Amino acid sequence: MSEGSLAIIGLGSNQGDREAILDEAVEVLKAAPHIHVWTVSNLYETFPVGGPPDQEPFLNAALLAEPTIDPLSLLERLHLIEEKFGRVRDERWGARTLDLDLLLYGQEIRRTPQLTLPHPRLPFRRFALLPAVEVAPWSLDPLTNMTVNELLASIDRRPSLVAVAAANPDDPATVELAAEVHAGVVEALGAEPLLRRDLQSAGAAHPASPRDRAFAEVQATARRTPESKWLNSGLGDRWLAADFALDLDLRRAAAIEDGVSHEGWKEVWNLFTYERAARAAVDHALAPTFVVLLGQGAAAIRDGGFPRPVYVPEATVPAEIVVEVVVTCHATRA
Ligand code: PH2
Ligand code: MG
Ligand code: MG
Repeated sequence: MSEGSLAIIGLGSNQGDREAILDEAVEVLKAAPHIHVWTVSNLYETFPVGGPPDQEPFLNAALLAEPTIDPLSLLERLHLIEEKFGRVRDERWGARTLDLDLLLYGQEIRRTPQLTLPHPRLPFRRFALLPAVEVAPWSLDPLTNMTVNELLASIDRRPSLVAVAAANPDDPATVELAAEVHAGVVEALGAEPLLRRDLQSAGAAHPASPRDRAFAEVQATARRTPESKWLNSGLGDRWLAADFALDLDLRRAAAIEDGVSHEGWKEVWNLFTYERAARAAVDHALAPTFVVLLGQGAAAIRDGGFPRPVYVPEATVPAEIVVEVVVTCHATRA
């Protein structure tokens, strides 16, 4: 499992002589057994994300390493090095002399109390992606199958789009929560709302099968959000906030059973299918920078090969979820 895997380690400091601390930490890592360091990035000064107000700016960096120990042993090593540099773990996201984060370890996916891989906030944090792209742009995020280069390009694209949706649209309580969170995010970010009800079509095609109808509906909505439409939208750095996620709609449509085989002669002889049309339309629609998924099933969707970065909030109270989402939006700029 560990043999031959490459790991990306993120480094951060916003206390003390940051540059000396990071330089020295790199030397310690280079000298450490079982961690071969291949490439070290430049140092980037970044705005602090989250944590107490008035924190000092960070210096961030990343390095590409080839560990010959398993992820948990590597993490333990990183914690020991942090302690050596006087890191005190008191306040979450508080000031720190040295923070070493295991961002990626090969294609490992794991969620344990000790360690989450890939790092749960990697796709949303510019300060982590920028140096990661410098050392290993081709590294794959095993959840989205996007390279770190694509993740960075995605958060740097404008306008930024955050999509807020219920993981299970048949659960009224979560649908209501999603609407509340969406409204809160629009308000807190001063975002431009993008509402499904404004984009749905009245006179869309009405294919006979429920599955095809669902795909036709996705296509109709997607065609009203073409990427090109936003090029001159004048939104600048402002966010768009959608109350739907087309990739989620595609998944749902694909899950509808209609008794017809979708891999038969029809696919071979007739290249038009509602599914293909819908997928093509979604490809040309403005892709969300990230999707906020709420309620039961959210984590399973995030970890089950969803094509965009998914943020599953830790909080359950709407106001607290909004704060988390806003911090995540800010992280894409830091
Ligand atoms: N690390 C955090 C929280 N916020 N902000 C920046 N700019 N850089 C960091 O490394 C960082 C942060 C938690 O580890
Ligand atoms: Mg960190
Ligand atoms: Mg850390």
